[in-house]
Amino acid sequence: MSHLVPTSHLAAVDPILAGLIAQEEERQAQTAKLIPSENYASAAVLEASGSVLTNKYSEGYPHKRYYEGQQFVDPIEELAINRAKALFGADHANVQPYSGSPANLAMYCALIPRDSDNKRILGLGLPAGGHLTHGWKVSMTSRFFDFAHYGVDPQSHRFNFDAILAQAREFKPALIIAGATAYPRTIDFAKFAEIAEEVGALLVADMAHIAGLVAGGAHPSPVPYAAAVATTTHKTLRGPRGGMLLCKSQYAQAIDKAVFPGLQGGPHNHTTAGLAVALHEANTEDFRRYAHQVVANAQMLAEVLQSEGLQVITGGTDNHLVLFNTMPLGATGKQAAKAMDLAGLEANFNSIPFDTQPPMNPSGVRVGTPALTSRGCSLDDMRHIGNWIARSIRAREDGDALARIRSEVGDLMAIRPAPGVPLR
Ligand code: DSN
Repeated sequence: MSHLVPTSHLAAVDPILAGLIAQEEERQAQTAKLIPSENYASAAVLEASGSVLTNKYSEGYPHKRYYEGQQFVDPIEELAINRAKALFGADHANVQPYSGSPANLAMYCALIPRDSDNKRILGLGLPAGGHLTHGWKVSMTSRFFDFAHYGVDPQSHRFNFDAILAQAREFKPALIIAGATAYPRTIDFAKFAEIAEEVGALLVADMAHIAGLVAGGAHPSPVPYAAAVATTTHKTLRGPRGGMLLCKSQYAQAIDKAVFPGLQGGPHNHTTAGLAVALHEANTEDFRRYAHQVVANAQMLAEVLQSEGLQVITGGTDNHLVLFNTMPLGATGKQAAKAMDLAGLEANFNSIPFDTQPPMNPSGVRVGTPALTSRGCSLDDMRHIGNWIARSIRAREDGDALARIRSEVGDLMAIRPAPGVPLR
């Protein structure tokens, strides 16, 4: 078996681990990755992320470090910063957050001064597609700030800006968060900015899911409208696992201080290098085509799922994901996701808006097209994927039928190799 990142040393030192990684490589090569927050980093990103940069401590920022030996780390971090600023048109970028959750917390800490009387933040609730770190009560973010949550309209399942404005007027937040993990429609950042201005709040955005679409021009950017924008780097953006913050220049110092020394120690330089590569790759015509194809593929998938009798939330999608109610086919989201997994279709069960089922066994499944589009999947492929999803949910009690679908999925994956996962 050929490996993308050489593993001969690993196999000699730790054959057990090497074997597990090889099996995961094989699993990734053979299954259809439909989890909308996942993707395949390129071979170049994997090489940079697995480099000797992991050996270096660099607390501080370029040219202001607490350790010597930064001759090459400084220009690497500057490269990532400058590429991020150029790609997203941001005044300032901080590429050190370890991932999206710490990036969000740093953003709140930076923009709400410690001695402020107003520690109120308004964000999208988890059941309507928000993230844990948008102040859900089990998240540490809720310990330091006073959160309220908006939802989606009970009929359309889309944002109701009149309702959000009314809630913001009453709650008087210091910050309003625009961003989601399971919202299939365009986020109107301009509208959120109007509401924030009207109530004297700052707008912040969490664009983790859509960063690659924003970079590729397939979704409006929050950068012109938000004081600060947090993101992960490994979803649609297709970089290494990590986080990043962009902001207007007047918040740059506060953002940097909140990340280091506020919340973190040394940056993960190997990840910074991987991010620099991903930002370079994202600033190309190929990537812009990719971002638009992600959306087209998701729209095709939504159409097929709907025609198969599944209830697509909001009736379709404008972005990379489709959220659908599996109950019309008699299965809970968990039953459906388990059946799909047995059929080689990897997704996650998910609550749908106003779900009456519990979160661990909700009514929906969330699927996305970023990873399959990275493999070169076409609209026609998405028709097959949609059919296989519906077939596997219907055949959830029939092991042989699920195995047959798995084999068909495997045949398609064999001719659509994943970047970063070699064919053998
Ligand atoms: N875990 C991510 C997702 O799947 O949406 C959010 O952080």
